[in-house]
Amino acid sequence: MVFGCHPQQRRSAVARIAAVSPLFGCGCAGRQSALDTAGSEADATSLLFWVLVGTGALIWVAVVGLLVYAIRDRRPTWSEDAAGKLILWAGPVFSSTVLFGLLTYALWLMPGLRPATDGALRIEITGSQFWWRVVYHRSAKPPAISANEVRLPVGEPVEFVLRSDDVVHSFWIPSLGGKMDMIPGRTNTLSVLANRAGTYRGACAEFCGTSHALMAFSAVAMMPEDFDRWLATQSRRPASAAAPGQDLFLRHGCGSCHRIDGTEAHGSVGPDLSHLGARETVGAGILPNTEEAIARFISEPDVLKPGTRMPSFRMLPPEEISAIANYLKGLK
Ligand code: HEC
Ligand SMILES: [Cu+2]
Repeated sequence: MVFGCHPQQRRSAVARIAAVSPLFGCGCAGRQSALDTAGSEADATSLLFWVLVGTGALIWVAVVGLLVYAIRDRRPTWSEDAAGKLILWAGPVFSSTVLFGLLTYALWLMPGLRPATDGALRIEITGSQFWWRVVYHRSAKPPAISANEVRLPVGEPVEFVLRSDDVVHSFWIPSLGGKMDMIPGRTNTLSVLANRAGTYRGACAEFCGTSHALMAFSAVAMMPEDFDRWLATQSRRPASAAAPGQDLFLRHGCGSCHRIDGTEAHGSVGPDLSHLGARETVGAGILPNTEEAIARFISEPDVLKPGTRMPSFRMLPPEEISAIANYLKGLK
């Protein structure tokens, strides 16, 4: 249609294609893109992607060129011998050489995706419908427990130890590294080395139930000094004055599912809330971390996240929910 029409129509069609073409590129940038990389593993996979796309494009151009040549070539007949040779070389020989070359290249990249060396920071992540349990292990230091956010130092290899509490989930921070399944009863590992500080977005990449698309997290790559300072705050008890919200939190039984360091709340069914106030998001990446968002999550988690294991507390008086939210937001 584009090529068979009046020149003016043709120009406007070209203009329209030119107008929408940036849309094809806009999926490639941003904080959740495997092509806008900030980690060495992601660099390797995005280079592989471009090599595969580039090779495919070259072959496509060559095939179209040969097709045009064949249409124009007025040679009356090909000898059987010449035709057989062409089919042999351009068919099985060429295809298997190219595919073997690309396969070798892809396999050669794999050592970079293997577990990191000993002594690296280990971050244990457990997928749960529909949130992430996060535990930081560093040699000679007590583990620090967190949830729904991952922080890592720039320039240091990190080994993620991945598990699942219920169904199969998949852990993926596209800007930083590869994707790895979290399988019940199995432990998988994934190495990542961040090389640019920033906040990226990770997500569950395997359908795991109704709210699968609402199971995300922030991944914050920090300069090593900042990371050490931050990790030290995570290992400390949250500094909070005895707020009225704390009393309500314990009285309404939230502590049977949630842990808050330094209180009687020791539950482990839901995310650790010891430092909730310092996280970027609430509800595994679905809401910005504000007091209002926390209050909303407490009152109607079933609306925000269908199928969630967190019961709703909309029967509580709004002032009690606000007091609890105020207390939780203050936990830093
Ligand atoms: C039966 C267990 C259970 C009880 C009781 C419970 N929660 Fe939860 N809570 C959960 C689970 C599970 C999640 C994770 C939900 C999700 O993201 O799918 C959660 C998530 C949350 C979050 C979001 C945490 C984050 O990391 O963003 C907050 C805040 C919260 N609960 C507060 C409360 C408060 C306050 C109470 C008491 C009024 C309470 N919960 C009672 C299980 C529970
Ligand atoms: Cu999931």
